[in-house]
Amino acid sequence: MNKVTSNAAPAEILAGDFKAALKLTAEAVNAELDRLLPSVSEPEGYVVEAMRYAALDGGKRLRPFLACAAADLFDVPRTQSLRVAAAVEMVHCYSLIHDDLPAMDDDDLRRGRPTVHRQFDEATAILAGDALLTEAFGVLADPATHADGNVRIALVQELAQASGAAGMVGGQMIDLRAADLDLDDAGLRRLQNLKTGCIIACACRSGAVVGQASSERVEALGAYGIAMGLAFQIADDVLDVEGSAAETGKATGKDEAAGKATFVSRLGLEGAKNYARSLADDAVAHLAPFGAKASLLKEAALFAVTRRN
Ligand code: GRG
Repeated sequence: MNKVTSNAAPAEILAGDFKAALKLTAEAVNAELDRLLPSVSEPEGYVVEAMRYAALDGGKRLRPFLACAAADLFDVPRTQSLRVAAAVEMVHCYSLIHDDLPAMDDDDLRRGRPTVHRQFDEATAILAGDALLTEAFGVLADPATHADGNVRIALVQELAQASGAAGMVGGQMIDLRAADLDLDDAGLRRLQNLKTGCIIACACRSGAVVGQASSERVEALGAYGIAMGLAFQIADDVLDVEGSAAETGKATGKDEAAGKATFVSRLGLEGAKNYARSLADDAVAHLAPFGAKASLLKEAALFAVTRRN
């Protein structure tokens, strides 16, 4: 099954290995995050409680899955790939905490629960996000992640590039300014690649980096991640229109209410779904060098565009 536009019913395809693999990765990364973020009894432990609230037991864990599945292509021991996966997930969780703050999206619901600033308070939420971001780099820099310091530095660079002003933060900045910028399609694609694609691509690339893969293979997985990230974001925009808070665990209908430009507002629902499917096909095409070994990553591209949460 190479093309995502396969005729088989999505549920039929996803009933196979991918769903089981995603669940297993989610359980393993939960355990890893639990180990990496131990509770603290001193007064500063309040922020650790908020970090654990944000990072444990929630979310699809797609980015950790991608990091582990990419690392599996290079036979990386799971003890190492899970640390890389946990670091990427920490950055993702930090971004969700900060995105939900009153100064940004001002959301009350995330992963079916009160957002961190609602459950704790705004200052604690800011600190919890800051600390998760910082901790992620600490995890990558630790020799337990890889014995070779050059590999660890390369992992730190990947995450820094993907999460900073040239990546996710930059995308968020454009998003906050989008109403004034009058973005064309290329501008919107760039916004979404930076905001969503870079960290997804980072998960894929980092799996290859910890496996000491050739730069061609790192690039191939990065290109897969960028295409899949955009498909994933467009599916998110579709869910904002078609999904419910019960399914997604967060408020829906926000884009239209805010008059936000998305590929749904540009292309209509069907046009956006078709575009997302063609991007998922593009993502799969980048996996050609890996042959059958990349079958879970192929299914992940399908999941990105058929998911309901
Ligand atoms: C605040 C620096 C900063 C960045 C915010 C990630 C992000 C950028 C904002 C979150 C809001 C949003 C809709 C982002 C687009 C990416 C996206 C779909 C995030 C949600 O990811 P999922 O669906 O979430 O993988 P779970 O909860 O499953 O982990």
